[in-house]
Amino acid sequence: MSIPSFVIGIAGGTGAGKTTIARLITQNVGDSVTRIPIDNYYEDQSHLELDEREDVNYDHPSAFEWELLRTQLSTLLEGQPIEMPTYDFEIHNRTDETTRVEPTDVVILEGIFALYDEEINEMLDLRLYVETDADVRIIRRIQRDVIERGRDLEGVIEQYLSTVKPMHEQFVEPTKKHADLVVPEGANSVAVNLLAEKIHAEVGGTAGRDWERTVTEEALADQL
Ligand code: UZR
Ligand code: MG
Repeated sequence: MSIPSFVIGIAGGTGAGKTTIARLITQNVGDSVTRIPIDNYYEDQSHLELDEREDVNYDHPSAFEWELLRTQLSTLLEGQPIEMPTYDFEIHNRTDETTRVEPTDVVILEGIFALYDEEINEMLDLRLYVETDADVRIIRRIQRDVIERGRDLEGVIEQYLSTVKPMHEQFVEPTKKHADLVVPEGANSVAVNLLAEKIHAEVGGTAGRDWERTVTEEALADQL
């Protein structure tokens, strides 16, 4: 266990490539990086029926349990482990299981609202905003939700137009101003390489030279 020395926030719209970037960095750097997806901090909705849970606006900041995220992030930063909640997108609810997360040298906090909360922002050493065109993001969102999460196309499109898009414009996009760096396109391999090298330097390892530019194509298959 160690006290994290470098905490990165990765924000951006749905389908921008946040998770991909976070995953690629984590894979490349290894055990010294922990990934915290903010999706795991959606409020517990066990008190609601499934059809009520389907109607919740998940693109609004109020859908998240901010206090829990703040507390757990600061616990990690103090060098203590946390029991991270886990979330099931199919039933729109938190699951009964938690994941034990040990503090590591580098922590990556990733999600549409990674740069939204003032207290969280203060805990971050590097704030990234992944900026990807909305047409690319909706295509990826359709691929993920229809193919991987078994949703129907009409529902995904309806949800995108009624909530995802307006909430993005109102709440997500404005957080770009809190970013230190804006990364164009999720699987931008040059940016990912730079980040990996920076992290290697932070954790005292050697820079990751096994990283290929082809990462972009591979990552496209697994974009979200
Ligand atoms: P990313 N989301 C769901 O679709 N269902 C849920 O139960 C919880 C969240 C979606 C959410 C948001 N929106 O756009 C997206 N809706 O997950 C954020 N509607 O995750 O950044 O990985 O796309
Ligand atoms: Mg994601």
